[in-house]
Parts: sequence; C-alpha cells; structure tokens
Amino acid sequence: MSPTRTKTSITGLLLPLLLLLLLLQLLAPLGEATASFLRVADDMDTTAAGARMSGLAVTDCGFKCFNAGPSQCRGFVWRPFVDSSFYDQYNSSRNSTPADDSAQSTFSPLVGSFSLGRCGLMKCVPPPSSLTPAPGSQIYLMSGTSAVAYGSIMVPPSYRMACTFAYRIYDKVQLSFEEAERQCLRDRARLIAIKTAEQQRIMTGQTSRSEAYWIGLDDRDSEGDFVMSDGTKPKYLNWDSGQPNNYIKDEKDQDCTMLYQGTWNDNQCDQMLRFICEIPFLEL
Ligand SMILES: [Ca+2]
Ligand SMILES: [Ca+2]
Repeated sequence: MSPTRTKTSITGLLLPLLLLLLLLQLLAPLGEATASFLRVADDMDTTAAGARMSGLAVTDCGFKCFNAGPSQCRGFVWRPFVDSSFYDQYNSSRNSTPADDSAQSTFSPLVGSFSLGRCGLMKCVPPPSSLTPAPGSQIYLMSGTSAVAYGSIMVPPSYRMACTFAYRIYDKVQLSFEEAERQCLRDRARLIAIKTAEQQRIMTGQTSRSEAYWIGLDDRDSEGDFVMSDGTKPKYLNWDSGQPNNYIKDEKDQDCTMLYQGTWNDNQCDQMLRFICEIPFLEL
C-alpha cells in the first residue's frame, strides 16, 4: 500500500500498547477479573448502555459487568461525577483531609480508580453513530483471551454493525482469496473469522444462497491444518458434508474457504469470488 501504511502500522502498534499499559495500571487493584476489560474510547457516551447505575467506581462497574457474564455484558460505559459532590465523595472515600487545589487541578478520570461515576452495562457494542461526546465518559469492552486494544472504534461507513463486530459483504466485486484479503486490510479489517453459530446465522441471512463468498479460513501453510484470519484454530466448524475435500483441479488443490449456501467448502484460492470483511470488537 502507500507509504503512509508504514507510518500507520507503527502508530497502530504503539497506541494499543500504551493504552494497554495505561489500562493495566488503572485496573491493577481489580486483579485478574479486571484485566479482561479494554478501554476503547474516551469522551464518548452511548444511548445503547442498558442497565444504569450511579455512584460506582470504574473498577466496581467492571466487576458488575464481569459478574453479569458475557451474555449480559460485553462492555460498559463509565462517566465520572465531576461536580462538587464528587470531591466530597472522593475526600470521604480517601478518609483524608479535604483535597487542596492542586489535587483538584490534577484530577483526571484516567487516574481516578477511586472516583465515583455513572455506570452503564452494554450487551452489544454500540454503532459509532450512536456515540455522542460526553466529557470524561469511557467505554470498556470485555476482552477474550487474546487481548487486542483499540484506541477508538474505527469503522468505515460502508460497514454494518452486528453485536460484537462490523462487517461488509463485498458482492459487487469478485476477487481471488489473496486479493480479497488485501481489500479487507485496506478497510483495516480482515476476511471474516466466523467463530460462532450466531455469526454464521447473520452471514447466512445477509448473503445470497446462489453465490459463494470467501471467508477467513485457509490451510495454505499446512494441508488440512486450517487457521482463521486471526491466526487461531477454528473451534466452531460449519463444513458442508464431505468438505473440506481438497479437490484437485488443474493440478491445484483447495486451500481457501468459501461460504456457500450456508455452509463452508474449501476451494482453489485463485477462484474469483465475492467475500466478507470483518472488523471485530471482541475476540470471541
Ligand atoms: Ca487444502
Ligand atoms: Ca472443496
């Protein structure tokens, strides 16, 4: 891609690392449970937050989400109180002398694991269009075992939102598997890694039954050893009966996977097909 890509990728590496370090510092008192939350955006509020509570520290809000479980809470929005009552609560919670001016002037929600605020639990990641600026609001997402930190939620307008990911079905253009991979990368996306029956159900409903679409699953490196576009081994499988069969045609075997009529089939990677890109918010 263009020279800006190098610049972007360096920033892309550093920013998540810094955010992660900051987050780990912030959530250190929470121990193991809290390490499973990643902050994705500052200064944003959402109307999508379900259960709302008031007067909770960000760490308590995290515990509420964690205890609710992933089916009830995928993330949470937390916004600190910033009026005078906040300082009263802050002072009493610290059981110390009243905060002096310097303490107030150096206050930042980023370091206020002791501060109280409003807490909203989210079942789904909200579409970015529903987010509105709200000073001090922070959005946290629950993370799976592979922690990926996002500086912010970046979704091209052409993408549609599902609960935990955004996707675009490219059905006006047909590309080889590798070209499709590159197109997804240009969107800062990847060929979709279908990891759950729910994701599969959405894709089956949104694609044409008479067409085939590349998805992010291949055994190009090692025959029969399929890996997903995020490098993980698939746990959820949806092969058509008799597939994958690595059928050899014109001396080429089948190492790339397509979604066809609701199930998966391996095909020659140089076939020109429609494809589906995905921007995951949570690694399932
Ligand atoms: Ca193969
Ligand atoms: Ca096949």
